[in-house]
Amino acid sequence: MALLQPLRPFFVALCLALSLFGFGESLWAQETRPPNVIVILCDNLGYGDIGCFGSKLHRTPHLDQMATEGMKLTDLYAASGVCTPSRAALLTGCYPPRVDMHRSDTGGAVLQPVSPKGLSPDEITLAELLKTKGYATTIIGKWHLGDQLPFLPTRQGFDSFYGIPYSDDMTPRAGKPWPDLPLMRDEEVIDAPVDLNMATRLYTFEAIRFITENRERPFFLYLPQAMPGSTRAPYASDTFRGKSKNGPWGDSIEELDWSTGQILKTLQLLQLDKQTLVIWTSDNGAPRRNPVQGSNEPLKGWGYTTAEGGMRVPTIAWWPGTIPSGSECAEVASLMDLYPTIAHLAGAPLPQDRVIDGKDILPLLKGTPGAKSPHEAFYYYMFDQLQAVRSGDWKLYLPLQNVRGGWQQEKEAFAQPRLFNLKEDLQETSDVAKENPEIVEQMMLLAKKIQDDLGDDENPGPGRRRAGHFPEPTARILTK
Ligand SMILES: [Ca+2]
Repeated sequence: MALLQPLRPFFVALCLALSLFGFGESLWAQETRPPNVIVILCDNLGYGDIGCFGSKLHRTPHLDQMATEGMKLTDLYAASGVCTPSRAALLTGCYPPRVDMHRSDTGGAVLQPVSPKGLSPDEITLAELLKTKGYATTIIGKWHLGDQLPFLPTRQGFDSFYGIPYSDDMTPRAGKPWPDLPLMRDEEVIDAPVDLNMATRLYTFEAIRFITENRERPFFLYLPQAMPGSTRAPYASDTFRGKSKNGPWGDSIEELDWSTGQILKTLQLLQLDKQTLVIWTSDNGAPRRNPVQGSNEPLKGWGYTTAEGGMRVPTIAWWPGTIPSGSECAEVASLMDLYPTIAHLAGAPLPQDRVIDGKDILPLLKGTPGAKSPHEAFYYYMFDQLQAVRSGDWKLYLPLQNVRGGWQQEKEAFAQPRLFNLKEDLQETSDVAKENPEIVEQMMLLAKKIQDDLGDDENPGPGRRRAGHFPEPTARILTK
């Protein structure tokens, strides 16, 4: 059992940690203690990349088991097809244009190193919300919401940070002040360049340490894994490198599977499994690569776009005793929904001075009979351009002249409105816009609602807030 081999040193460490910390009196009475929350967010991992979502290529026994014990959410969307906006939406519960994180200061889709822009310190992140309820909070992994001091996780509600401040492919290059990729602890660089082969493994050990140390109080572990990530050759430790049937991409995914197994096993060992909600998902679909690496099957299209394959992410929710085992939810939901859902679980009131786009999906997670999507519509933004709308089973691609982002042949498809019934036609092969003019009209009205609020295509709407901006000349370059 080569896959189990790496477990041993780690369980020894866990037992040691337990004996060192002892089983002190819990500060929290069992019945009043709100649940722990773990959000595992992979990077660029596609809808069809894991076994329980259809992969025949990658071995993901722990994730498959997690789905057997929990719920598969088949129609859950990231709020963007790219990293930074998707993560901003998850942590604020808002569409990226609402929090002004839909594009970088340089006009690109994601923040680059030494960017003067970052998630506004005025936003109330999910971590900040949970701090009001006494949660221990940490982020282990990839941040990517600003690398300047006021934007770092430790200034945005996280007690601690261990990981990389932005993407794994943002390494030194000519003409840019980008340092060696830093590994950070809190606000300091502790290693550079970081050994990415060890990323998944080290993040896993850190996660287990955090869970163990905080087992007596409610905690929020945000674990944005760096893999499979943005490089052409994703990383894995020796135990997994060269072992999958799909090159480095597959190796990294099989290690992520191992990592998740370790975390769930830790919860069981500490008897925290019945009081911990674990969400496992990805920040966007697998990007187009030649030769092909990741898979978004059976969905159409690639990451970094508003195609189904770009924004629908494979999601598993696990909470033994609360989330029905072996269940499946096909209602429209979004990573933005985690914010109000987790706030509800923690008993933290939502901010009343601002709009939160996410909705509480606890009834969906609990498998409440007849529970429906709380979303009248879900909006697919690329940058600040509204490209598509989903409502119920329907997806309408809006007619666009000047398509932002995406690939050339996909841009050409936007010449006229296209309508698909995703229930009957998941692969979006037959455009039924002409046969259903009244549905197109209704969907255009839904589009107008958000256009009047958030704006569209460089015409900002009144509902937008501002990102944070740091005075560039004094920017800190993250070196050791
Ligand atoms: Ca990503």
